[in-house]
Amino acid sequence: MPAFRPPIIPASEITPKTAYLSRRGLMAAGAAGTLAAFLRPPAARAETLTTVPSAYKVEDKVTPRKDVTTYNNFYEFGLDKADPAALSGDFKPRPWTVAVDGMVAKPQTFDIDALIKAFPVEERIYRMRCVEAWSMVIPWDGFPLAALLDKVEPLGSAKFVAFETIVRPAEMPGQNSLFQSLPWPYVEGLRLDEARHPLTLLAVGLYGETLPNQNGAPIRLVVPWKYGFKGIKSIVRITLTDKQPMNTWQAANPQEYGFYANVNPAVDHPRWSQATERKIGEGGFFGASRHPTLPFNGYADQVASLYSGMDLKANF
Ligand SMILES: Nc1nc2c(c(=O)[nH]1)N[C@H]1C(S)=C(S)[C@@H](COP(=O)(O)O)O[C@H]1N2
Ligand SMILES: [Mo]
Repeated sequence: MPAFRPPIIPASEITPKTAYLSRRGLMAAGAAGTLAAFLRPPAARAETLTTVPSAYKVEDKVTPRKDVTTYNNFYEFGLDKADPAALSGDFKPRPWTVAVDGMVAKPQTFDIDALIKAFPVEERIYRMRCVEAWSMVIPWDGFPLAALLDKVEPLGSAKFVAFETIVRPAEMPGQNSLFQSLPWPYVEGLRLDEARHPLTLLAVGLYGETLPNQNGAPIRLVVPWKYGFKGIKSIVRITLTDKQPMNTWQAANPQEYGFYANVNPAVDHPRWSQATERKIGEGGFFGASRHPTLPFNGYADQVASLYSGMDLKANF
């Protein structure tokens, strides 16, 4: 996905000292034998979440936790898939607040732990399809974005929801690089009806524990019928607006990435096919076989009506 590759910064220059001193990191290195595992500090504040079951699950085999937490896109921590797990040990997801403002009757700033207590946290097993043509099946823990929006009472004039990731270059080496991979903060947006759709989740955990830093701690968006880049991580602000928000990947490369980004096997990326996908964590020595990608990532029955009458080829 990156338009260019910045020079490789030796990890020893940016990895926190705690990572080297971590016994758990050393033990993991012994087991996994990878450099990334050696560099990875203990997960920050992994806590068990109290969750309620939900009807939202898919038949597909769930991706192993190890793959969900070590194969990541989170450019604030670097461009390689192993970077976020290896380089996010200094990131502090507490204390944390999320401001919800803009066209709402009751703008509010929520403390993350108060938020987690305010709503029942549900387990939801969703497919995730990255625009790079790989996929996972992830057991998220979270609550519907609609529940949070209800608290702030969107005005009738609000038509879209804009999201913003934290900017913290001292803790996020990718924001601290001389070679800017993307403009910060990472931003995203949804139409209000998409944001209110029951599938749209604010995730605060996965596999029954608080979100690891590399997956977007302490709170990130999950929109399972859209390409993964819509799932903005480490959110600090949610703003209701009447204008379609710009999103980071569209701003970076409007030829290749749009606002809607609905998973669509019929619309190829300019540089590769979107007809099939590679399932992370699957496949042995000869690698994983390709699987057909489904319209709206398999959620067409629930969401296709949101786009009736829309030209899905033009609105990619
Ligand atoms: N702030 C921020 N959010 C982000 C990204 C990012 O680089 N920065 N990458 C996106 C992309 S491209 C994908 S595929 C998913 C990956 O989520 P995961 O690492 O939890 O699987 O996060 C999305 N959210
Ligand atoms: Mo992605």
